[in-house]
Amino acid sequence: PLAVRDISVPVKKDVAVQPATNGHAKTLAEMEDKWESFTFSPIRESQVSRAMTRRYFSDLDNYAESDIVIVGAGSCGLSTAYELAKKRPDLKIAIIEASVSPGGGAWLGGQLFSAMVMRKPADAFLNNLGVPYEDEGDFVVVKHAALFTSTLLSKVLSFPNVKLFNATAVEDLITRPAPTASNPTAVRIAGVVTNWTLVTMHHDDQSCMDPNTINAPLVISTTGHDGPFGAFSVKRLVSMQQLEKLGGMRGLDMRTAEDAIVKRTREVVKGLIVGGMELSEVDGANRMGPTFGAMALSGVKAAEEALKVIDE
Ligand code: AHZ
Repeated sequence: PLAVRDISVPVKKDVAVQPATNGHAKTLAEMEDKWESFTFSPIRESQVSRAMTRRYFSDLDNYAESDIVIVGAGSCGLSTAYELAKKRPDLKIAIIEASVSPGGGAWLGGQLFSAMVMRKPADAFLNNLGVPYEDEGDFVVVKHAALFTSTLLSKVLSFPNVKLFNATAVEDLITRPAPTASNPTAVRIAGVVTNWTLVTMHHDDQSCMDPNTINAPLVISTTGHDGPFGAFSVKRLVSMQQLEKLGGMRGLDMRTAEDAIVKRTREVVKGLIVGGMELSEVDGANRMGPTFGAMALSGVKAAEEALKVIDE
């Protein structure tokens, strides 16, 4: 018989780094003027890796079954998440954002300008968030769109029942048969299929990079109007023959666009609510350009519709 050579490498346990006992400063004031003797608490590289990966993989495990998945963390998706998480701490909400930086188009107010315009009554949403603005009569102006987006984002991320998976794209929708008398091939949406965005972008030149999944009884899609990543879910509904065709976003008309988006925010097929500018592609609604009240209030309405579905 062949001699079996033991090639196993003895695994050294991580050397636990002792907690700092050398009189580290507890406040910034205690550090003042003592920079010559300054040191950080000790660390080992593996502790940093484990601090990140353990939490991420535990979140992946936990959110593989979610109550609600929000696709897209633009102004509408984040407003939806804020309303839902605030009202219902019992719901587990996963947000999937393709980009590294959540916020979508709401880091600037329009073109490369900083101020953000919101028509009344969307000032009510800003009041709830605690974002200051100047009142110009029929509309209000936040001094920088980034103040709105960063405040909203920080509040959403502070809720213990929300997990944001950024740099992650929704590649497909999970479906289950839900035939009706008028449509025997109807489906309901039962979750999302995800992948690292960098992987999603390389399906043409790399193989064997299968996706991951999240099951959820309700998906809220707010992926913006058509573009390299936009209008994702509604385009997929057309290709899987659950929507006959898209209406296609119409030209800019601030007067009609915002009312239409808020009013039409709804469950488009069973298990899938669509909000924000993605909806303009379904209904053929106009765009509004750089005025964000409809994104916030479409989020409020999407949350309201979601709770109706969840509590049904
Ligand atoms: O990265 C996208 C963005 O952050 C993300 N997204 C798109 N497809 C995705 C996918 N998986 C995961 N397959 C995806 N994430 O969705 C976010 C959409 O944000 P947005 O700011 O583009 O859309 P919104 O509807 O929240 O806000 C629209 C803002 C606009 S556009 C407009 C006009 O063109 O006239 N006017 C306003 C106010």
